[in-house]
Amino acid sequence: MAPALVDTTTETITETRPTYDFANSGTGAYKVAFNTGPKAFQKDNELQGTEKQPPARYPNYLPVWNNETSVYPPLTPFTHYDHGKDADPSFPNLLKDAKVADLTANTGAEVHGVQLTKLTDKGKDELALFVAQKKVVAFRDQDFADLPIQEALDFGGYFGRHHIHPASGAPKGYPEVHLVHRGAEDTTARDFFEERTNSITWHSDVTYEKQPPGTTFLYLLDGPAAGGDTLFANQAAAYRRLSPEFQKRLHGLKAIHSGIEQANNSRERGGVVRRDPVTSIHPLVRTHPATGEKALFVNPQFTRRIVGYKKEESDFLLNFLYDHIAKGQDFQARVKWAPGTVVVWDNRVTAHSALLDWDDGARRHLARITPQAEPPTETPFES
Ligand SMILES: O=C(O)CCC(=O)C(=O)O
Ligand SMILES: [Fe+2]
Repeated sequence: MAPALVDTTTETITETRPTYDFANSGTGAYKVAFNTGPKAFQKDNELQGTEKQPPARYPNYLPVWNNETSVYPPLTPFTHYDHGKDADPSFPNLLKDAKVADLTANTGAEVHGVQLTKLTDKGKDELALFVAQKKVVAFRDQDFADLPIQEALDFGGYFGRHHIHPASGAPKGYPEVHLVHRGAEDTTARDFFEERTNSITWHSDVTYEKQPPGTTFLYLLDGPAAGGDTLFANQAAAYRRLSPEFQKRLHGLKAIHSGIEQANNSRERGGVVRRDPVTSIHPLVRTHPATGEKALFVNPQFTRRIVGYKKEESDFLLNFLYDHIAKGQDFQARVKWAPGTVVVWDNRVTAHSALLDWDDGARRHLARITPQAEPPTETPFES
């Protein structure tokens, strides 16, 4: 019997459709373009390379999704101490041999001549403050990637309790390391652009947690020869750019941040959900504990609703803020990766976005160490 027309249609669609319904995922949905999961992972391409791409330079950092045998309990509160408060603001330990070049007039710096893992505790205190002030700093020629993974984690642990990501792949035995991994000859980016016009996904990391991260480290393991830069927005400058009247209006408002969509997305992709997803309520404007600076603290990946506002009112205000942040090239910086680069940013006062702009099948592989910080707090409006 000839197959029914409907079957034929279904077959054709199944063959040509991407693995995720990019066309229908809604505004504010989790960043599907970047959530490569176990289904897209091709172990042979990573370990052996492909015709065009070499094997992974750091196979010890390849992702696994089965580090754990069971689901983790909810995160418990802890007292975070921000070491940036103890820093000498002239940075004698951090910058004595450094060459520092600002990335832009108001955001970001690039540093040569410092080996982060050799810093004393005083140097680390200064690092926390320096990054809070600059918002994002690219440290070149670092030894992070070549160290045993535990040593990199021990370094990062100075800055706060390690966050274990609820959904991402991690190196075997090290669930505290969050991996960004797009394998050799991966096609999910091509699939994404079949349905979407750009890949920009501004966010601050895991803001649905009660104590989202502060000083955060991301280091390159493998990357395309050109492309795959990371964008950063200075959320303190974004706040200051607003009129005093508007700033005043934002103070006192709180928003709900949700990890639910990210968890659902991971499940849909055959990935893990290590903890039951949570939501948290945070102030729209938060104050940095070491610098006292105020910064916008909303992002389209995880912020869902302003408490007490009706949906349309909340969307109206949040969309204005997202637009303000996304269009603020005059308070943003763009970091270009190179082998040995460690980028350190302060998630309390920045937003960032990856971008998918290379399509030659090159692998992109980075590791993130994500110390959690204090629960976001707000201090009163000052004119
Ligand atoms: O891949 C990137 O450039 C950034 C990824 C990211 O958002 C993160 O590591 O927090
Ligand atoms: Fe991120």
